[in-house]
Amino acid sequence: MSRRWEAKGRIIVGDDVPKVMGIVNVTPDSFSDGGQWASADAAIAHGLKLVEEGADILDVGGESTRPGAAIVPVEEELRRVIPVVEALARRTDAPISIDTTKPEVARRAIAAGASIINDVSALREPGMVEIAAATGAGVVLMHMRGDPRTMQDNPVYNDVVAEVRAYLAERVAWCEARGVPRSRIAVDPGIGFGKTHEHNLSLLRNLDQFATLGCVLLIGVSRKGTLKKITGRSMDRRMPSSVVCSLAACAMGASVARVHDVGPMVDAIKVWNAVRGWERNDVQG
Ligand code: 7PJ
Repeated sequence: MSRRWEAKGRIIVGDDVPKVMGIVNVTPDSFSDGGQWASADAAIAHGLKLVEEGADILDVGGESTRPGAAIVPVEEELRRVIPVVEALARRTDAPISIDTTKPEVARRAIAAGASIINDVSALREPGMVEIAAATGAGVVLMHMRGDPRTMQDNPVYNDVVAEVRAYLAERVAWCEARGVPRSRIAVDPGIGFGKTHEHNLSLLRNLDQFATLGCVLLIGVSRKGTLKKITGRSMDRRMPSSVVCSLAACAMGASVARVHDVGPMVDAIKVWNAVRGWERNDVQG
């Protein structure tokens, strides 16, 4: 099992302590002319706050991939994310990932200081893998069935774990053949992307099977609908279930947890490390 993940010559995951990827959504404020800058400033401030809370990576995204979300044109996505990536790269040391499926957005974000491409379509867009190969960026290859507009329309699998695993194995080999080595690749089964609640649970229950792909495993469950199925909680009350589910995923082999609530996730990992005797001397108090 590989616990190493590199991006632009930097080690992102180099030991067994799980890393926290903080989510920075750049959502437009369409109500005023200053909206574009207001939303960029809010996203920058949010990213800086997540770093203070202990985020190891910042994941900047300007295209909603939620089920049924509208497609964002490339110019609009660039306008949202590039100023945010630029400012965060200047003002923090945390590696920045760009959550996009568009090669032009990835290229410009890397030029602006991002070092990881987090692509829910696993570099399927023509031109994307060449950008990853040429820039030395790290990549996240996520499994998605269909596309965000249609993916939740009755997804069917014979064996969800085997099929998602086979897909990721194929994408890893495909990337390697095009100049992105395994050490730069993280894989992600894509919780909620073309999966029923039962599919999500099967994947979480069998995360150990993804470890044998030889790549770092990343998991994103934060505030997702599958947690509502378990707890009945609305979106704004899913922090505890998000942290617990992310920590359970780490206990089962995930090395990176993609979360909204960075502070609570950092605490959870600290407590887990203390319990298993991995205390660091950077603990407060
Ligand atoms: C994920 C993501 C995920 C990766 C989103 C949301 C939807 N990228 N981007 N994994 N989810 N790698 O946060 O609810 O699970 S957007």
